[in-house]
Amino acid sequence: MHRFEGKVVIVTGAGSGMGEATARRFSREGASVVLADYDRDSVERVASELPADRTMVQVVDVSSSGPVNAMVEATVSRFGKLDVIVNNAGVHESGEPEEITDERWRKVMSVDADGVFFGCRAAIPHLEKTGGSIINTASVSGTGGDWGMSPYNAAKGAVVNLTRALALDLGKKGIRVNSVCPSLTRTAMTEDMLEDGQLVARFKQRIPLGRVCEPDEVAAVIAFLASDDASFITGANIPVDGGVSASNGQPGQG
Ligand code: NAD
Ligand code: ADP
Ligand code: HBR
Repeated sequence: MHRFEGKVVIVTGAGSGMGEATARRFSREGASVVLADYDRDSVERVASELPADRTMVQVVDVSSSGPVNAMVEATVSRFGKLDVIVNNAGVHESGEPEEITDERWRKVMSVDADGVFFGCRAAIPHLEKTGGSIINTASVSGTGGDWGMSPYNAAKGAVVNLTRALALDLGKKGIRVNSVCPSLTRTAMTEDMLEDGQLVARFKQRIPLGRVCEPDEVAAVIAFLASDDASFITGANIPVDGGVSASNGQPGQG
């Protein structure tokens, strides 16, 4: 499929995991892709495997608005417009609430919540011109609480409600705003969790499809939300969770 030929897409956090899978997916489907990440080596590695004439790297820390604004301006200057922004960069912190220092709280809120808002805001004038769309990477952790993840739950909850609020405000400009809400997915972020066999077994008990999500499965939903097939979807936080959110939380029988 070449659904995105002639389209210009920014993906943040494109150096690893879901962002990498998403950048590769849009590129395979014909888009010009701006791969943005804080980590230069990782994002340059991914970009080096994509067509040079329609790939650009931006080394940017999404937790500050200046660099995010510059990323969007550099995109429009090189490719002439912007059709899609995927605000995906994120970090994760876990621990009991008393262990969460001010610094750890600010790190998660500044990357996972501020970074998403800065990306959305910078893109608005350009997306208005193209009738484009925004996709944020939230999480099932934004639609309910987890044990020992309070800053992450707070930040992802902000992304879920920001997605709804911006859909209301931007509908009149013809801009759609949606998010994906993955459950445990095989990426660098969850490497430690996935090494703990007992923890993974407990996760699988709660996932009706009985397995961990792969980054490509999230990328596919992001691409759908950005495509014309999703032309009447806005303000939706789409679970990509193997059915985790179908449960009311009570235990299974087996
Ligand atoms: P990952 O660690 O593989 O990728 C995250 C990328 O974001 C990295 O390349 C990192 O360098 C980049 N990044 C981090 N902080 C940044 C910053 N300030 N500025 C720019 N780039 C920055 O992890 P992932 O699992 O692919 O995470 C992608 C998104 O998916 C995140 O928003 C994460 O919260 C979310 N998510 C992950 C899971 C999971 O189980 N892995 C589940 C639900 C949601
Ligand atoms: P986690 O605890 O989720 O594994 P890390 O602290 O290991 O997160 O960070 C993962 C990656 O996110 C790092 O390699 C770095 O590239 C990026 N990162 C972390 N904190 C920041 C930050 N404040 N600003 C920009 N990028 C950051
Ligand atoms: C565990 C999973 O929900 C995450 C890191 O978002």
